Amino acid sequence: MEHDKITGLSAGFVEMEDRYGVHNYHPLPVVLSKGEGVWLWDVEGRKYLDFLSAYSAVNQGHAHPKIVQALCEQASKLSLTSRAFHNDRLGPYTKFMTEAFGYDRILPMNTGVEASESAVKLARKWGYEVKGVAQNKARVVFAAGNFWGRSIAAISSSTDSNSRKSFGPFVPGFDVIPYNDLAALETICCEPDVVAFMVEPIQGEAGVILPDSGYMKGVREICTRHNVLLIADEVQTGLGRTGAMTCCEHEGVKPDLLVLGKALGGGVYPVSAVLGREDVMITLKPGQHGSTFGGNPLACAVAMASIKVLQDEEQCNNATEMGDIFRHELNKLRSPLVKTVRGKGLLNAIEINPYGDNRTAWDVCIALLENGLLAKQTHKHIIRFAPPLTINKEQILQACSIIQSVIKEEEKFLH
Ligand code: IF1
Repeated sequence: MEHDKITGLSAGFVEMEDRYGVHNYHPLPVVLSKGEGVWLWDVEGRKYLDFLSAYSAVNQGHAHPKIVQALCEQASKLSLTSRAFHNDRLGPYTKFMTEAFGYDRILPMNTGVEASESAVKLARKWGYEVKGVAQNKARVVFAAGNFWGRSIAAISSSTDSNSRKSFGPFVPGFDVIPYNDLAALETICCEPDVVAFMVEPIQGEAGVILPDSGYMKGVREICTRHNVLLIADEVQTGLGRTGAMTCCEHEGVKPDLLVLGKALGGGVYPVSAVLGREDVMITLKPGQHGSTFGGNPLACAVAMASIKVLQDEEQCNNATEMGDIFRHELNKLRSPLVKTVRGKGLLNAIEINPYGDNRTAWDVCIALLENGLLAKQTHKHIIRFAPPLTINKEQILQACSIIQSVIKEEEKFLH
């Protein structure tokens, strides 16, 4: 086990986690204790470039001073009231967000899965009360390879056996079609009970899968023509990650419901949201949906600071520029290990060819860790690279140099 690589102070932390925690993750053998910008430090004092950004929840960089300041100021004033009462942060937040993203209304939630599931609930409600689908007959369509969380509803649409095994029975009324397949979407949208299609503009967990150019434009046209809601799950692709505030913007597509999460909390607090058009959002009436923490003053203050940082520091443009450099540098790699390099903005991945005695992307991640770069594989042979959007040219070139030298070093395992 990799744990034999863990020594010193780290060993104690890992042993405690191992003994008292549920083993629902297989983390890399590193115990982190400090983060600043693109950098992380472990308890042994070693420094790393963060190329995961907590799965794109730290787009603005670790411990961003303006976000931490907003967190601390609001926390010391008023953090949680519940929605039983109004507070002086929610109103300004709802105005700020709907204007920033061009929607009529926002439903504030906390995690990505809550916001995604809220979008599905909104679509069903709109389907019954506006589109006129018979009660309990609404169908929501998803793409194979989707990932929108770990709830029973989320795994009910999953095509990943590991996420589903031994968690049944599953939520009915969910259909799955192939990703990046407009013909399949056209066919299923002809069904009168279909109320929505929820899709990631780039599939993150599936391995940074980019659809054909024009796919989202085609999805938009088909959904509009069939009066089916287009729900874009931008929990991972949104908020600058692909070089724009939403990935849909690259094709000039405006979803009917936009799901945001992760970096909306600026890496310091769980904040998510559904933004939507009036006739959908207004179907929710008092008592029909809610959340203890949804829309709390602290979340509102942090989320406004998080968005302002993305805007003021022009992090979308930086993501585009640094992402272009990253893919350009890695495409110089001529290695039998590297099958492909793909991505958009600073959401990138390398697909590894199986090599050596069953060595996988995990082994490459271990070698990257030993060379000062933290990244994590998704599935057996894909490594996602997603640094904070604050990364500069010197740091991205340093990262490329580490990745190139590790890949070259791993070639010694080739037969
Ligand atoms: C884990 C994956 C990434 C997401 C999209 C909704 C959610 C996620 C597109 C739910 C969450 C997280 C979950 C976390 C690891 C991470 C992940 F590997 F699981 F799939 F990023 F790719 N939509 N993704 O990516 O948001 O409820 O977690 O806030 O579960 O291991 P959440």
